[in-house]
Amino acid sequence: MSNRDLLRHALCIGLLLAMIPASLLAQCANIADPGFESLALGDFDGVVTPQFTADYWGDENAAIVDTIGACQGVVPHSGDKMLKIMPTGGTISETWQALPVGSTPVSTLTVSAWFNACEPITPRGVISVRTFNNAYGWGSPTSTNSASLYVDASASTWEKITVDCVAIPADTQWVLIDLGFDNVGLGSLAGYIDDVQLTCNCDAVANESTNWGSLKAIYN
Ligand SMILES: [Ca+2]
Ligand SMILES: [Ca+2]
Repeated sequence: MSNRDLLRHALCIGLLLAMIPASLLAQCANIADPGFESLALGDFDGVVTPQFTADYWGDENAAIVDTIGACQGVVPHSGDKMLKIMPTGGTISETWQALPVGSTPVSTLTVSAWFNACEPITPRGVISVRTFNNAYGWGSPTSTNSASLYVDASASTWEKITVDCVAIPADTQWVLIDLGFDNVGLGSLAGYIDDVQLTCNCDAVANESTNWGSLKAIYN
């Protein structure tokens, strides 16, 4: 690539960043410990009752482990640690976190995470995203969106699940990110989750990406 081309690309990137309103991106709620590196797991029910409590993952039957605590050489997707989900007595074994959204309205969300499991099981991993219009709203979500897939039989690969740019009500005050594996697939073994990511107002980001295409056309 020539110096002239490099300059064109730098100009395009600068223009692109300048076109995305900072307020749209900065309002996104922050996930506490999205890579399961620094916090201890907390009380599952305490996340949602009597009111939503933020800043920690609450688990039904999980642990934060490194490679020593894993099976068949499963290694974290990134960092040194990951979430290990073990079966419960119900249909799905969950770990969740409640997040207060910022004062600026959030209209769309994307939530993703990486899933893996012990060999040879191929359990179904699930991400569910519920929204609420008040801190005592548990039991009355204003929207529910989910995505799932069956992980493959290789402990050396991670599979990504994404709740992809779903619309949420304008009056949303709390978002509950719910990660889990079906117990029937886990059997007596375990599934793993790492690197949870949240993007707010993803439609705005996507629209700006369209503008990126327009800019490229101008400069090419
Ligand atoms: Ca990690
Ligand atoms: Ca895998």
